[in-house]
Amino acid sequence: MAEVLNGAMTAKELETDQEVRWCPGCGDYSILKQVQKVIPELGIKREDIVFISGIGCSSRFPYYMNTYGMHSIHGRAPAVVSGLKSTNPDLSVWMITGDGDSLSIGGNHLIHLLRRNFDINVLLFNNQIYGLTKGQYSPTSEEGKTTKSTPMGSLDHPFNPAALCLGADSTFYARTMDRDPVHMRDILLKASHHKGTSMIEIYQNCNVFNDGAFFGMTDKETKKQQTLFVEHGKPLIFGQNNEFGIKLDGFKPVIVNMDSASADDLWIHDEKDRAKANILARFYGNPATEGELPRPFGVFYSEDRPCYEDLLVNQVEVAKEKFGEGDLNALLRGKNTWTIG
Ligand SMILES: Cc1ncc(C[n+]2csc(CCOP(=O)(O)OP(=O)(O)O)c2C)c(N)n1
Ligand code: SF4
Repeated sequence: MAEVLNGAMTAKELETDQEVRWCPGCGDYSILKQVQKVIPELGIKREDIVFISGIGCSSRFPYYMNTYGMHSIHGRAPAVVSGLKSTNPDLSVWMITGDGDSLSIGGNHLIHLLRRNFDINVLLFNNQIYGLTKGQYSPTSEEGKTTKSTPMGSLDHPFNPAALCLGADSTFYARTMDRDPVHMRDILLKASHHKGTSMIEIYQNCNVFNDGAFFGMTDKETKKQQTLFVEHGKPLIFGQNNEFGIKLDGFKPVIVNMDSASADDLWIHDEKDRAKANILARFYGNPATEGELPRPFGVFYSEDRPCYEDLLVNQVEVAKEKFGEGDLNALLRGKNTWTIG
């Protein structure tokens, strides 16, 4: 565990002297602000905190956090955080990535990071576009997306990050949005208390290249109708005046009117239930085939499983007890060498 701080650190002290170079109005600002507010509440010493990113607009994040950090290479932040946690398990490590960075070039690295379950927090800024490279479609862009690189519409079927993460046996997955700072703060705190890889997908508006991608879910007029905020132990209820609920008919989610149903009939959210988390992950995509299900936000799934770094430290200790300290030089110059030619 990273050392806990006695004197409080403020959000202001986490700001840097770097000029923030995101476009005015970009959703990234709201995420930065909430992270800067939440970190001091964790009571961890600044020098024990590290922010690691890949490449993209979102990946400029470490410049703006007055902690240790690294703006690494495209899609490879998982390799850097894995190395960090393997050699210094006490650090509080935060990985910042975009949908293009982690689901396209870094897709392979991400799934292995998730299944290994290092104790880190991953913030996936999903704006359904490549922002930094000026608006090409990304792995989460919807089918038919018209961009400069897809003038007649994208033919790609999009990734569903929730389904991908659960499929990779992630031990924590939550979804939140840039336009709901109170919810985001709550999710950041929950994720930071989870021991294991916490994946937080944040719907983030790129107001320059994909403005309004999540408009229905973030706008005051439509938000209550189009979103479902799930909380452990609470029934699934949504709507302008909480007039709708969701129950399960076998494995199929069905919307019921609360005039004719009671909360007891409804699906009660259980964040320990992987099967139900998988169903929630599928409240996504095409209303024509899936019905008008609202988009869920909150902690879908949280599971306790040993972290890779703890297993590794333990294994090294066992090896030392069994075989002694070891000698790297002797190992490299050992008998298993060949002379060529
Ligand atoms: C190896 C490599 N391939 C491609 C690029 C170009 N590139 C830089 S950022 C980026 C996409 C970033 O998109 P996303 O992760 O969604 O981040 P955003 O900018 O939207 O925050 C691409 C393709 C690169 N820099 N390096
Ligand atoms: S291009 Fe989009 S994601 Fe990048 S800084 Fe501008 S608004 Fe934000």
